[in-house]
Amino acid sequence: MSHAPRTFIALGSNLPYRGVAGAALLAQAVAALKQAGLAPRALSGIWETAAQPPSDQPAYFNACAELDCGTDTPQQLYAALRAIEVRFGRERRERWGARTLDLDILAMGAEAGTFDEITLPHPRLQDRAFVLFPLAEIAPEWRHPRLGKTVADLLRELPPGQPAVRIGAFSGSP
Ligand code: PH2
Ligand code: MG
Ligand code: MG
Repeated sequence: MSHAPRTFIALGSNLPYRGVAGAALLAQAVAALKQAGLAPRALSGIWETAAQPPSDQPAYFNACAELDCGTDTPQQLYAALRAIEVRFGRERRERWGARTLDLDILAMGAEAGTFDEITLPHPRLQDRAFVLFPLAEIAPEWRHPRLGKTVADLLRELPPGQPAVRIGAFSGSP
């Protein structure tokens, strides 16, 4: 059992890229992570979720992964994830706009603070069903270093009203 700090990311997509969308696009993103030396050591199922805050955007496909990223700093991991987003045609037009692929760092061990453009843990993870449902599949007992609560606690405390449905596993995963 490794005692390296546990690193979690969230994957999200609600636009196709080159004719690929949804679960298939997220599966390609996982393949890209592996190619980049960031093989997931755990993968949630794929969840179909309503856009938050509610809007007329298409529904999202979301998942979470635990990564093996050794001694990467938050900045190094951010750069690696951003490079994959760009390969999937990611454009940044507006905050919370629809996107082909979003790869967000949720947490890296007990890191709590701001590292250039990212804040860890992700400042909104505790408010989001589209993060907590998949994260609870792979790390229900992981404790948020600032809030002192586990993912299972945060999910229990989440107010209702954010539709999220598990649509299946990544192929090759349980
Ligand atoms: N990502 C956002 C904003 N809203 N809503 C859902 N359901 N899923 C997302 O991945 C998502 C969102 C900003 O990154
Ligand atoms: Mg995001
Ligand atoms: Mg992002």
